[in-house]
Amino acid sequence: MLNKEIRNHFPILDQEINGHPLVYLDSAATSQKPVQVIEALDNYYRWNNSNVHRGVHTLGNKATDGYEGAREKVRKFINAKSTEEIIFMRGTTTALNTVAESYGHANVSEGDEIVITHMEHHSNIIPWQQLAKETGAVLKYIDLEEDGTLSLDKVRETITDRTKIVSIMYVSNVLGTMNPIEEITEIAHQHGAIMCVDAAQAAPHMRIDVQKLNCDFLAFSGHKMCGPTGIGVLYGKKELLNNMEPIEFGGEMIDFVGLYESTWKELPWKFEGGTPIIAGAIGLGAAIDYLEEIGLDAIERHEHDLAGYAMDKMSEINGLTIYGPRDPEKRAGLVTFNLDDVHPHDVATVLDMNGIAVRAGHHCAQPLMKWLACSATARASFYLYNTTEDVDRLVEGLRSAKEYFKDVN
Ligand code: 7TS
Repeated sequence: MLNKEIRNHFPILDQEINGHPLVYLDSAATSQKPVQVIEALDNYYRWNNSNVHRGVHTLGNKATDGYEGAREKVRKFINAKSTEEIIFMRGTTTALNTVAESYGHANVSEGDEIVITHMEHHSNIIPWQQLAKETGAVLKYIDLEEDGTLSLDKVRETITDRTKIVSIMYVSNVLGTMNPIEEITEIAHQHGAIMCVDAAQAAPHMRIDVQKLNCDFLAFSGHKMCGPTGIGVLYGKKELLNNMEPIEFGGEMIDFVGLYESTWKELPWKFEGGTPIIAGAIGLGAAIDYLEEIGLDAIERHEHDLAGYAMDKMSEINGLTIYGPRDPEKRAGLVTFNLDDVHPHDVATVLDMNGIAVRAGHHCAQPLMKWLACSATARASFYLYNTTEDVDRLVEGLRSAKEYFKDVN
């Protein structure tokens, strides 16, 4: 387990909610921010704020260095070959929509197939539904195994020579399942399809190596990995991005503008229309420095241990159903559950009365809820600042919720 001192890096955690010390178990929705990131944002706005890439004055150069320096940090973080392959955008949702809109429209036609799974977040479903509708392509789903994992046999059965795009999440935000992306990428490539990875729940928690995965696109959000909201990353292989058209025109992405024709800048800027997300990128760079200092391997280990501890303790509560793989080694640091037939919103409300923040609802994964045959669930998600004491408080809170609703049901 990581040192408990880490908690002190996160000022927000040092407060009481409803008369109890805060236990924050909703990091899969958005993580808290360490003082190192808060100070990087403060420092940028206090001392270096300026627009970038205009190259005439000193502040502009400082802002540009900060922004482009962050791009290099991201490149290293996911082991991309070049900063040309790192595009800053608003988040995972925008990145996936960009791939569907730009790559999809140029490469998918009637009768082609797009392959996703039943466990995807809405942000990795709807862009493909729209693309399928607009092009006449067929959207196909890989079935899940009973424990909420993917079998490579089913992957092989679903992907065919008509498949043009496979888009799958690295880690499930509901089941915690970690998917075999490297193997699926290989199968996709054997059929001439490209592989797009939704890494929103992977980037904060484990080492990502895009060259090892050999995926074609990969998307993630800064706000789930200690960075600010409003910044995310689209990684794409250079040869694919070079052949793609931007979807936003104007501002920073422009090279030359004539009355009737214009040209774009080179990669990565051709996909960054308007004034870029300068402070966001700098904040993300600080978040990456912070995570690297602690170590992604140590963070991943810590979360596995916490999830294992939580599953053991929670299994002792009668009437509590846990979803997803039972083996903590096969899942990331989150536990999704239901308690008897109490609505998860009610469970979350009682936990909140005890100062414990968990998520309740469909977690933007309605097709998965249908597959699980429930309308909603509650979810406790862990990050580097959580401790076994947090889990103990959760278990205690669940026991009091059970007691509270005993007479109601
Ligand atoms: N993909 C996955 C796997 C996610 O978990 C999320 C957000 C997204 C995409 C979208 O990311 P965004 O930054 O563009 O919003 N997931 C959640 C969640 O589980 N609870 O709140 C947001």
